[in-house]
Amino acid sequence: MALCNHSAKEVSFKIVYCGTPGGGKTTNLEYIHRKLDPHFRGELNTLIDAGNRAVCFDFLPVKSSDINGYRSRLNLYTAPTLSICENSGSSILEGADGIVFVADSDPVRLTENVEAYQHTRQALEMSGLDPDGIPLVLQFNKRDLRDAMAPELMDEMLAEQRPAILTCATSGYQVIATLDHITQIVLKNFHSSAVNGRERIEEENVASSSKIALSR
Ligand SMILES: Nc1nc2c(ncn2[C@@H]2O[C@H](COP(=O)(O)OP(=O)(O)O)[C@@H](O)[C@H]2O)c(=O)[nH]1
Ligand SMILES: [Mg+2]
Repeated sequence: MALCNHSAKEVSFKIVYCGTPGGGKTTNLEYIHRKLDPHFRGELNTLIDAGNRAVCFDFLPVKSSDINGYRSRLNLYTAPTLSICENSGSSILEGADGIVFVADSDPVRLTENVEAYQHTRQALEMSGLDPDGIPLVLQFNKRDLRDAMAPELMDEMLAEQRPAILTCATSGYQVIATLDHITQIVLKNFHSSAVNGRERIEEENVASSSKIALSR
C-alpha cells in the first residue's frame, strides 16, 4: 500500500519482482541500478539471513519526479519464489503496490514458470492482496535464447490474457520499459483509489512522474 508521509511530502510505492527461480529478477534490478542516475537511486542491497545465505531479497530504492509537490519513491524488491510460499517470505509481498512477474523463456522452465505463477498468486492472497486486482506486469525474459518459447505458448501456459513485455535482462532490452509500465499502472491505481483531496494527483502528473531518471 502506498505510504504517504505528509510532513516529509513523500509518497512511496513497493514494487516486487516475483517469478521463476533463476528467471532474471536480480538481473533486472542490477540493470536498473546500473542505468539509473546515482542521484535518483540508492544502493542495491541483498538482504542476508542469519545463516548468511542470500535467500531473502534484493532491495533498490528509486526516486521519481514530484507529484503535486510530493516526492515519489519506488522501492523495488525481488522475492525468491520458494521463500514467498513460506511464512517468512510472504511478508515480502505484504503492502506491495505492484508486481512484476518474471517468467523464463527457456523451454525447460515451462513447468517451473507455471508453478511459480501459481505460487505467486497464492502468496498474494496469503498477504491479503487480490491477485486479479493488484497492478501486475508480466515479463517474458531471456528472449535472446535461440530456442525461446513462443510468447503465445507462455500466455497459454500461464492462462494469462494481459500482454507480456519481452525482455533480455542481461542486455537490458525492455527492462526499463517494464519498470516504466508497472510504475504507470501503480501510480494510476493510486490516483484512482485516492479519496482524500490532499492525495489526489492530476492525471498528467501521474504520467510524467513515472518517468525514471536514467544516467547519461
Ligand atoms: N541468456 C539470458 N540469461 C539471463 C537473462 N537474464 C538473466 N539471465 C541469467 O540467468 C541467471 C539467473 O538470473 P538471476 O537474475 O540471478 O535470477 P533470479 O533467481 O530470478 O534472481 C543468471 O546467470 C543470469 O545471468 C537473459 O535475459 N538472457
Ligand atoms: Mg535473485
